[in-house]
Amino acid sequence: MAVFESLMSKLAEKGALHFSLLDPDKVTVDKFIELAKGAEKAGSDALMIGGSYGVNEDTLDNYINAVKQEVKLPIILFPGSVAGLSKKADAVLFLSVLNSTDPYYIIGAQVQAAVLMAKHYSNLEPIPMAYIIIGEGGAAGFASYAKPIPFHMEDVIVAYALAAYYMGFSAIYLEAGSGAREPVPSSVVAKVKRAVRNKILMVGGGIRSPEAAYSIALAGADVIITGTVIEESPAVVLKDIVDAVHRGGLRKLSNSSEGINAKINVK
Ligand code: 1GP
Repeated sequence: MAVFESLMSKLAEKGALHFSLLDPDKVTVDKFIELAKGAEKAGSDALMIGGSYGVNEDTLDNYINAVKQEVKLPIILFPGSVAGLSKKADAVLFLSVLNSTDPYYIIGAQVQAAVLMAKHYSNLEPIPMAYIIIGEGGAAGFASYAKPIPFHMEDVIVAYALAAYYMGFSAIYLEAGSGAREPVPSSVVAKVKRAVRNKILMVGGGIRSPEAAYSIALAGADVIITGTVIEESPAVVLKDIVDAVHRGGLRKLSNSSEGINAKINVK
């Protein structure tokens, strides 16, 4: 089964998924394997491999080959540039930075990558994703010349998400920036999800606690991404965060089925 399709069926079951983001440029291959194994053990649903700087195909191939010997999770590339592709991965978030101020990050890099994909990476499943950088924005915002939308400008964030919806992206990623002091507020997640119900809403940046992960999942995020916490905290913290995402997802599913039942009873 294709990666996106199998994640969708997992999502229907769990209500929310957790993806672990690892950056090969920050750790040795041994550490990378250790972190990936920890993520799998904690119950994370996929590995995302990214990095704004310093990643090339050789590094990716080496790290992914090594990790595939030890870990069964799907491997999804989260490229910071055209150099972030690898034939060894299962899928790639084929992303456009919708609120970049530089057209290169909206469509230029994608045109280059599309030709490479068609010629050399036909095994790599593309997942069309709108990347919307908000709040602090972090390295991703800086590297892609984005104009991060402040959290309080909720209507502007929703407007970008709606644009992504009408343009037909499969997924929309609200990015607060790796290591952000504050994660995306639940109120923003809820407003965006109401506007783009049938799209996959991914949320990441600054999520460090089970409480934050739970409320973001409950507010409507379909996928919650954590990176920094995996590199910096003991595995037990990650397990608590993953459990909180899945608890939030199940609670959301039960809330929506109670809603449906209530409607049926009214009829
Ligand atoms: C960054 O959203 C991700 O692209 C993860 O952020 O490193 O803060 O978890 P953190």
